[in-house]
Amino acid sequence: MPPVLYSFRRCPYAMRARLALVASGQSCELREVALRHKPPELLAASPKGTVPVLLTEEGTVLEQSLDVMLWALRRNDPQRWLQPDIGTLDDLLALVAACDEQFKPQLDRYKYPARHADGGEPARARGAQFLHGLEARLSTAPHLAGDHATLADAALMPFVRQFAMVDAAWFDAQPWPRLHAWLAGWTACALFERAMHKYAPWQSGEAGVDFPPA
Ligand SMILES: N[C@@H](CCC(=O)N[C@@H](CS)C(=O)NCC(=O)O)C(=O)O
Repeated sequence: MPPVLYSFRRCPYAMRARLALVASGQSCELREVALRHKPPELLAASPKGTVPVLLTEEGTVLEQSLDVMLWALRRNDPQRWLQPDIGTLDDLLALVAACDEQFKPQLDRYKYPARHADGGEPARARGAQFLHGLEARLSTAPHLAGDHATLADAALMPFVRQFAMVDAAWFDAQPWPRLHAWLAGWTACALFERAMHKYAPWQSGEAGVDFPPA
């Protein structure tokens, strides 16, 4: 039985997990989840009901996107995503934590202003501070931690992409040429295309699909 990945195509956490699975060449059975109709098998494995969730061959349940990334890359890391040119793996993990803890809440407030008292433009301004920091990093190297892409680039990219898509004209008008080029590079690359393949929702009892796609 191959590892099983419960995924949702548009979820940025699931995206970063799929990017790492593609980069590592780790195959699995992908089960596309409709978030409104979570399959009982997913909830039995992981009652908190978020995606991604990966069940390993040994039956271990990985319930956090970062854990799925690390699991895949520790098995096989041909592109050296765990070996930054600048800094250490801990530095990469700190950048991912800053994205998840500081930037993502602002992204949610910017994207869904009606759901938050401090949403909309104030949230966009706070999120932009984080993006200024990324632009500064990219002024010294083409990727966030040096000359080659790492775990941090892949983990942040789906969230930066979502932020950019809320108001593309505004994002494109910001003085972030390196961040624009970095994001464009990711969205145009074959690895991202493979990670974004479309699948119909999985139904209980069906075989999932082989992932990554050919
Ligand atoms: N910390 C988790 C967060 C995962 C998460 O929040 N995923 C969202 C989708 S983007 C989810 O499944 N939400 C549950 C729902 O919408 O019912 C991770 O890194 O995997």
